[in-house]
Amino acid sequence: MSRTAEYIREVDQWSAHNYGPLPVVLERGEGVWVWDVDGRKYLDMLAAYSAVNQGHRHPRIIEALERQAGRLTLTSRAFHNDRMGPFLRRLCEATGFDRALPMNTGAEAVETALKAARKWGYEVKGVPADQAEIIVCENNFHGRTTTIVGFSSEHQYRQGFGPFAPGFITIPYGDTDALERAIGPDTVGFLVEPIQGEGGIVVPPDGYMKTVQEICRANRVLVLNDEIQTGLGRTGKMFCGDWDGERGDILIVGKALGGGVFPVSGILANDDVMDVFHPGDHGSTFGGNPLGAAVGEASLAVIVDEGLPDRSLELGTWLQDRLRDIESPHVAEVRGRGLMIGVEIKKESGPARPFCNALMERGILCNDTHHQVIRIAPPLVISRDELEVALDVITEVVGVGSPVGAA
Ligand code: PXG
Repeated sequence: MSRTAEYIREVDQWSAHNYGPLPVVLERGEGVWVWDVDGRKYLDMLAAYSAVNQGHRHPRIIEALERQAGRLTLTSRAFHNDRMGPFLRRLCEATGFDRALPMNTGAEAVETALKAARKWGYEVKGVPADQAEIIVCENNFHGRTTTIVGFSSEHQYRQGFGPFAPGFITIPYGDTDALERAIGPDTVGFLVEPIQGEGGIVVPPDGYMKTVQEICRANRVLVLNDEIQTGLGRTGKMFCGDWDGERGDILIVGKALGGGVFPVSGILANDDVMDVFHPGDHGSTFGGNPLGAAVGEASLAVIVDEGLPDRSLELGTWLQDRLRDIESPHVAEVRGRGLMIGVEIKKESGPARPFCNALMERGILCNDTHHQVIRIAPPLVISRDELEVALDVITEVVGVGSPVGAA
């Protein structure tokens, strides 16, 4: 039995069966490349759903991790540590907000934003107790906590996990008229992804976030901008909202903030919102820990110093054009911004998964989302030559004469 098969059998036996990964077992990574336990090399075109924008084991981030690991790793928030301040200062300067609240995972940061918006609603906007409403979008993905899956429109994410928290209203994505109609006197926030990632790389109409912000500002509703997947350079701007000149009232960040080595997330807001939090209102044992803070500071520095948003714009525009040029019996649409790209497979060609398997067999790792979409999101440090390698294989797999699908 190959080592790959042995590892997969072990995981099948000992792990909860809550995932169905591609049958590849990775043991090493460097930059845009990863190696499996049987010595095969792959180009990582998924980058852990944009958590590895800086590439695997970026030397500056690993150096920060190792240096900090040799000094101090965890204090809890019962005491101060000397890394959190410099990290949050840098995060605020990079995003333009007054204050940051550090957490660890994306879902925790989303929960933090929901709590901030509700408390702001009661204390600042004057919404009657327990009446606050938050508007969300159909086809959203914001994480897996019981509150968050409670307002998912995906049957499987909810099925068997109720009862769910009240106070959420769902509207169609990309529809600003629906947003205007849904807002009532007790609405405190609108939670939105500037491009829906898990929903299938759904790009809203041009100017969406700008109109969203205008409507919300006029109605005293906070925009909770979930940039966990789209942020930190992925879409060709520092934040995807920058395409429309808006970053929201609460900016939610995660994934690449940890540089692919450590879970680091958080929310950013100005004083009028962040001042609703007082000691004891909210927190996390690990949030703001010195190891994560050192990693977060280095991760941000790499994105800025290496100009990763510009790189994503240039290479992403190039790659999207080349993907659209592929003569293919299977591709319905190529969409995205920067290096956040979805290749939608036609229904009659079957699901996207067999195409991802064929890519994997040829040394290209990406995965499928929403059944029909191949998600392409390489580390932003990728070179044009490396993208050409991927493009040749993608052309072979989805183009005329493809080894997959009916045609
Ligand atoms: N918001 C957005 C927009 C996301 O894409 C989250 C929140 C939640 O982040 P955490 O760190 O709690 O997973 C995401 C996560 C998965 C999975 O395996 C999650 C994401 C993408 C792909 C797979 O649950 N995005």
